[in-house]
Amino acid sequence: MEDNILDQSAPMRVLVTGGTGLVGRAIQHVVREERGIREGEEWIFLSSTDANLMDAGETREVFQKHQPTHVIHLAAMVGGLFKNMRANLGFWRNNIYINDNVLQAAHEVDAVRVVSCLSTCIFPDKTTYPNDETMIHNGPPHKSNFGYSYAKRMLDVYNRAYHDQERGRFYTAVIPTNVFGPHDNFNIKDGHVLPGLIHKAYIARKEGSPLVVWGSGTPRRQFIYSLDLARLFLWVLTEYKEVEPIILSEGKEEEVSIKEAAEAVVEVMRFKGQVTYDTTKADGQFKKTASNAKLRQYCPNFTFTPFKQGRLSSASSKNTGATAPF
Ligand code: NAP
Ligand code: GFB
Repeated sequence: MEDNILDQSAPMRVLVTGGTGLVGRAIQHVVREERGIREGEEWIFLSSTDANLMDAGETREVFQKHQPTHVIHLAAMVGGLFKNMRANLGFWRNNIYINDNVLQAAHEVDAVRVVSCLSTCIFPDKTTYPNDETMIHNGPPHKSNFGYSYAKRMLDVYNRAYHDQERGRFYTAVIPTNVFGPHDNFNIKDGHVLPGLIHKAYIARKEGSPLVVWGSGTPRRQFIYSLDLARLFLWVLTEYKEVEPIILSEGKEEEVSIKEAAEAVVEVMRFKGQVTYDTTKADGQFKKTASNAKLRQYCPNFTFTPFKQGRLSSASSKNTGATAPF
């Protein structure tokens, strides 16, 4: 099965919502630079300027215009721990609007495929580890991001409901761990831990100030490099036939502590200054260890980019300013 990772045989008109973000840009790269766009195929990568997907009319209009056969649904209000803690209501409402509009618009244009994007942070806070795909709805998520988590969980409910229709849609979802890579959101206030630490190390190196890591550094995370996620997304698009979601992640043994992640950023940014931990800042979820056993059943030989190499390219995109200005 893994031989089909980048091989989509049937001609497709693929609409990628959220096509200009971290994950969307990775899919653009893999489609254009690795897989290539095949004869009779079309790939459309949407940004919020093409349509505000929180608006049902604009969403329907952009879907009617492009008449996609396949949809990769990435568009969402996204952020790290601290943005989630500040805006649970916004994460809930905005993502519910976007998801309801996109799934219904896809259904109305008869799209044969929609692959949406959940996250390993939506699993129950009280759980046994590792989390697997059957456990999503087994209890309330962590309080820091319950708005985002519940909105994401509803995508699984949408997929089941559209499958329940007389026309039995095969809409599904992937569940990545924390994603990092080029074109990440390096905003220190709103972004995720790796781009935040890369940006802070960049400033600390320039100003000769300490690098301040937030929290205790003890929480644990699994990371997936955006280009690996993109390659797996393309496999899911045409080869994964279940409505049930699938976790896309390295093995649980690849989990690292925030402290180890910070040390890796220090190394790749060649930061020589002092590193301090601000324990007045929240730690968020201690861990959200996910199992990739189901992925390994389908793709036993898929090779993930080593964390160090992926980190390098993420950091270098920061150094060369190849990402959004901040
Ligand atoms: P991102 O870099 O913040 O990009 C978000 C994308 O969604 C952008 O293209 C943005 O368009 C678009 N968007 C946001 N609001 C919109 C709206 N109202 N109407 C239309 N488009 C809108 O996010 P990302 O990290 O690539 O995340 C992509 C998907 O992966 C999301 O569903 C996210 O929940 C999921 N995910 C991310 C992570 C992670 O660590 N980053 C982990 C697990 C899952 P503009 O560029 O025009 O703003
Ligand atoms: O990526 P992150 O912000 O979100 O990681 P989560 C937060 C962890 O990194 C906490 C520590 O333990 C923070 O204390 N940390 C240390 C930092 N320094 C920094 C820093 O400079 N910036 C940030 N952001 N954190 C999110 C969910 O959880 O995971 C979202 O809230 C989403 O909904 C995302 O699903 C993938 O991994 O904690």
